[in-house]
This record gives sequence, C-alpha cells and structure tokens, in this order.
Amino acid sequence: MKRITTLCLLSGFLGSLSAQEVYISPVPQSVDWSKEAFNKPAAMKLIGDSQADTDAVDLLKNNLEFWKKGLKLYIGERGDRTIKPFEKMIPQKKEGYYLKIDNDGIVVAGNDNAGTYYGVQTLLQIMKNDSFNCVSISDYPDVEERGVVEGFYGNPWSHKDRLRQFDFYGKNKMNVYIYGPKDDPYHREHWRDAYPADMADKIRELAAAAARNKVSFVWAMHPGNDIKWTEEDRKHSVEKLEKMYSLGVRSFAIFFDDIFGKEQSRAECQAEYMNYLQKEFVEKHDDVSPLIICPTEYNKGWAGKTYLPTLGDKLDKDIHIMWTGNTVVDMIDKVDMEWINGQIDRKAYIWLNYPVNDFCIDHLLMGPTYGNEKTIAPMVSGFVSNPMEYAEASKLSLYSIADYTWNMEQYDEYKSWEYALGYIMKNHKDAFKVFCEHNVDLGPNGHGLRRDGESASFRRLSEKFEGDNAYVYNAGLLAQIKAEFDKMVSSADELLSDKSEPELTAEITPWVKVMKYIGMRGQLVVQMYEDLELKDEKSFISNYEKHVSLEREQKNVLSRDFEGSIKKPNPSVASYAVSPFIGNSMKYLVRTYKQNHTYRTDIFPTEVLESGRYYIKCNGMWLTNENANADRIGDYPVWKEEADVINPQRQEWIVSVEPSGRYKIANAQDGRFITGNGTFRTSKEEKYDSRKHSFDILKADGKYAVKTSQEAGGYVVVPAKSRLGLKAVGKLESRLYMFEFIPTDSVVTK
Ligand code: 14T
Repeated sequence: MKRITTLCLLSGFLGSLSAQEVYISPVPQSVDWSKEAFNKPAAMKLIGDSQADTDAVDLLKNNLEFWKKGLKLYIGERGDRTIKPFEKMIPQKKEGYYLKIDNDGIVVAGNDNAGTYYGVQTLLQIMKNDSFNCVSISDYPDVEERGVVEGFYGNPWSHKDRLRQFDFYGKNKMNVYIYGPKDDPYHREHWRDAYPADMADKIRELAAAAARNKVSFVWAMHPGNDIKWTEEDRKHSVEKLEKMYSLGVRSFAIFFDDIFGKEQSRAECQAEYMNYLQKEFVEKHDDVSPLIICPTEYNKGWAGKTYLPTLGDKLDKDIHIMWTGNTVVDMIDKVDMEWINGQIDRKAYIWLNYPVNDFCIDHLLMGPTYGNEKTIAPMVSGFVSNPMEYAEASKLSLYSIADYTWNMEQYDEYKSWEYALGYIMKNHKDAFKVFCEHNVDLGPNGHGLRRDGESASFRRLSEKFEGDNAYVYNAGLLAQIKAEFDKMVSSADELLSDKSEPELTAEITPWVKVMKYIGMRGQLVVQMYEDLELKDEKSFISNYEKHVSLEREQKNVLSRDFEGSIKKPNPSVASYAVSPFIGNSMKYLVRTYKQNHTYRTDIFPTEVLESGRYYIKCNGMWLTNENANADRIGDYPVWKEEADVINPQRQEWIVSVEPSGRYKIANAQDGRFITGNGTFRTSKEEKYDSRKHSFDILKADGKYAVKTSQEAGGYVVVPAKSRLGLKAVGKLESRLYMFEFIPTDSVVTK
C-alpha cells in the first residue's frame, strides 16, 4: 500500500506514469502496459538457462530466486528452443530483445546474447517494484556503441571506481568503455613499456569485469608525443598491443590528440601506421574488434583542408574515427555530422567532452545533459562521453547519456535527469537535487561551453532584488531569499550525514561543504540587510565578522587533497547567481553602512586589490607555475604566452590581503607561495613568513605594481625574461612593471 502511494506521488509529479507503470531507463523503444495487474508469484521456474547467455542467466539468478515449480520464466536468444514460440516478436536489431511479463509466464528473448542480457536488466528494473501491470516490451539500441571514454587530464579513476562503473554501464545498457586516462604513464608518456605486474593484474580484472557486464573494454594507447614513423616503433606498438591482448583486452584505440603541429600529426603517417596495426595485429587474431583512432584534428575548429580527407581516404574502412564536434567541447547536431561524415567517408565516432571538467576543475557538472540533437543516431558509429575525474558524480550525466544513445527521439533531458537523481542518491533525492541545481554551469572557461539553469529558483528572486529593487530593503523578498539559503544549508547537512552512498558522498563532500558555507554566508547577508534597516550597528559588525571568517574557511576547502594528487581544486559552487549576489550585497552593505555609521568602520579593509583568485598577466604573458608540486624546491613562476587550457590552475594565483595590508600570493594548484625573491621557497624548512614573503600592491590606470616588503628589500617586482625579477625603485619605466590582476571568474576567452 505504501509503495503504491509513493508511485502515485512520483507519477503525479512527472505527469506521465499511471500507478501500475514502472519507469524504465534507458527508455525502451516500445512498451505496452496492459490494464491487467501482474500478480507477483510466490515461486518461479527458470526454463532455457542451459542454452541462454551465461551472463544474462547469472545476472538473473543473482537477483531472483527460482524453484522446481512456479510461474515459468523462459529465457534465451534467437535460435534457442525455449523461446522458439516468441521468435517473431524479437526485434531484428543488434542487442535487441523482447520481454513479456504476464500471469501466464515471463519471456526474455534476445536477438543475440547482449539482447538477452539487456532483457534481464529491464526485467529486474520492473521487478524491483512490488506492484505493476502486465507488460510486453520490444526494445533495441539506436546507437551501436554507447559508453564512456576515460580520456581526461588529472587524477585517473581508481580501480574500484572503474569496477563500479562497469556495473552501472551493464544496468544502463552502455556497452563500451575506452580506457585512456591522460595521466596513466603506460597509456601516454611511456606507451612503449609494459605495465608492471600489479597494474597488469588490474587491467586483466577490468577487462573481465567489463565483459561480464557486456561492456567491451577498449584499451587506448597515446603514442603521438614521441613516436617515430619507423619499423622499430611499429614493432614496439604491436608488442604493446599483444601484451594487452594477453591480459584479456580485445578492443583497442590509438589516440593522436593534443599533439598539434608535431611531425607525429601527419595524416599519411598516421593512416599508414593504423593500417599496419590493422594487418599485423587485428587481423592476426580472430577476436579483436575494429580499431578506433582519435585524430589530431578531432574538431572542426582545428580541421585544415587535407588532414581529415586523407584519413578518410587512406584509413582502412573498418577503423572508426573519433570526433568532438565543432570545437573541443561542443554538443553535436545533424549539420555537424553531415560535415564530418563527408570528410572521413564513414560515420564518425563521437567523443563528447561532457561532463569532463579537467578544464574547469573547480566545478562539478551536475545539471541536465542537453544540447545534442535527437536525430543523429543513424549518422554515428559510436557515442562516448568523456566524464569528470569524479567517477561517481559523473554517473548523473552518464545515466542520461545512456538514455540518449539508446533511444534518442524519446530522450527527455529533464525527465532523465530527475530519475538519475533518484537513481544515484535514493535516500536523499531532494537534498541532492538542491545540490545539483547549484552545480550546473562551468563558469567562464577556455572552451566556451556554458550550461543554463544554475540556481534557477534563487535567481528568480535575486534578479528581482538586484534589479527593480536595487538592493533596497524588502522584507518579503529577503525572506524568500533567506529560505533559499536555508535550503542550501539543510540540504548540505543532510548530504553530509549520508551513509547510504559512501562513494558518491566522499567525492562530493568538499563541494557540499562549500554549498553549506555559501548558504551560511547568505543567511548572514540577509541578517545584515535587517541590521542596516534597524540601524543595529553591533549586530551588523558582528555578522560582518562572522561572514569574513566563513569566507576564509570556505576558501580553505579542497577537493582531492591527497598526496600525489594532480589537481586540488577549491570547489566553486553556485558561482553563476548565488556567489555574485553575496559579493554584490556585501559591497552594497558595507558602502551603505559606512555612509551612515561610524561605529567600528575601521574593520573594513581598504584593499587596493580584493582578496581573491587572479590570473597575473604582463605584456600579454601569463604568470604560470610550471612544475606544480607542493614539495618541490628550486622552482620559480614563469611567463607563458598562452592560457593553459589543460591546467588552468597553474596560472591561477590566490591573492590574499594580510592584517598588515600587504598581500600573500600563492599558486592555486599546489599552494606554493611566491617569496620576496620572486621564486618559490628555496628550502624545505622555509615556512610562509609574512614579513619576508608578502607584497605591497599599488594601483594606477587599472594596473598594479608589486613591491617586496621592507624586510625583503622593498624592491619592485619586474617581468624579467621568463621569470620574475627584482629592481630597486626609481630606475624603471613604469609600463614595464605594471601587472594585470584579472579575477579568474571574470575571464571569458570566447
Ligand atoms: F581527444 C580528444 F577528443 C580530446 O578531447 N582530447 C582532450 C581531452 O583529453 C580533454 O579531457 C578534453 C577536455 O579538456 O579536451 C582535450 O584536451 C585539450 C583540448 C584543448 F583544446 C587539451 C588542450 C587543449 F588546448
């Protein structure tokens, strides 16, 4: 009874299901619910299990109990005796299946082995519910290869992450996982070398686990940085692939991305090399799948006139070619597909750079997965998503990618997102939804992709308050705004206490904490509006001080703060609407307070530059922490011509004003501070010492001059050739030493 109520509520909310229908994801091609209720039997009897796909049978037996007598469950694939009577019901499609559940019996009939397996997955989804109606389903995928490419820069997924992913792919009917983490040395930097024994064992285990879930484990090699087009390196390549074959890998990809301009990026050479691998490796085995190549010119923005047509022409027609769209990070439409398929004389294999966040690592991408056109299924040979280094959090979007690639035309991004929320955080769906709504947009980033709808309910209120209302006290509106902050705090508390999804909770905790800090800061802001209205100076000042300390604590929260971590971001949550509201409000509040009161106005800093995160530029160059590693000694910041798209944090500097009014400048990626010598610290023992390591910052014409402290000599910091130099004051032309400090959240490069 209780169950039925929940179902009713759910269906009322989503507006489409009646009480006896069950939501199935990916949404099947054709579902026919009858009016008749299915009476869950006391016992079931399994028929056909000796001939049917063994993974499907194992899955079934691990989840349901079978007896010598009971309602009959027939299982098998086309050609099996057991399901002969139902054969004409099976869709003639790869990985298709027919599923019937009624009071005469249950039938799971696959068009092939994977079909039977997916039929069982659907059956299990339905059987999780206590009551539902009889149903028959005819189903198959729209896209042949559906899944994930672990292809990001940063901390690779853990072994456990990957095993948990494969289980998730099986349940959501994704069938490919391409292994290509940029920071696995045996994938890229030392591609020629074999994996050491312990890592090899793990790969073997992964390939087997993937297979059990009907996922093909594709191992990718990235030789492009240093491969020579010689017989010797061709042999090295085949040897490495054979080694991987011996670990149970049966599918392979070769990546030539991000080697633009190198000798290794020539289409003729790549094609010849790939065809060699096809002949000397793939065709030497009878169980290796077609190769996949990620080309160097993998998006339209980078495509010249000849590279892609050359690949299209010369590459063996069996080889798949990957493609990210019009730009590196882009959603895919039909016109794009027509263009690329014409270039490469085959159907492109889509590498979707979403929800990958290696270029905006302080953001989690938890919004609906939207923007890919729903008619491109017949034009792609595969569709894989490059996810976040946060494996569990990525499942939110991957759930929708699975749904989209299985049944494109019926894909509904918002409905799919709603169900995904409940799927990955069952016990705290509402709190999790609040969290996800505040983690949608990427913020300004080098690739230009933005996502709509972040903090939507908050924004409706804040826009009113900041717009028409011009920050003027408005009790009703402020009460509504406060309720939004309260929701952030209470949802954060609920998620922080979660025990049911420890893996997901571990990943998102730093973000959840930041959401809580922002919520609490917002509550203080609302109180300060009231204090100002009531002219309660004491309360205003005390709330102001609380806010300052919360803000400081928030900036100390780090994600991935473990030894050897490649990136340690300070989470950015609700950066689109909520944080700007708080910042603008604080400015308004302090300014207004100062105009009308004198009590303790000395506590407000007169900052030349506000504490925050900045890019530091001079003469068009970016100050960069080249060798990011908090333990390294002897490094110094250097000037780079380009914005770093892969590791933007290397060019991000945390500038904080000290009680002295001087500034500490530290790198955002590894926390190393700049000393009074213009270098990073010069010995392990050297600790941050404000007297020697902080700087005076002076402002003129929108630019800044930076001076070392008196204790450090009172020099002017200058942009020496490739690093920071020091000059005595007075001998300089001012334009040489004027730096730009650009707040990182205001940079739009597109
Ligand atoms: F192979 C490609 F399809 C691809 O997307 N390569 C990388 C990928 O590993 C990375 O995760 C993704 C998002 O950052 O973008 C590509 O990496 C880039 C892209 C750039 F524009 C690296 C440097 C760039 F300048």
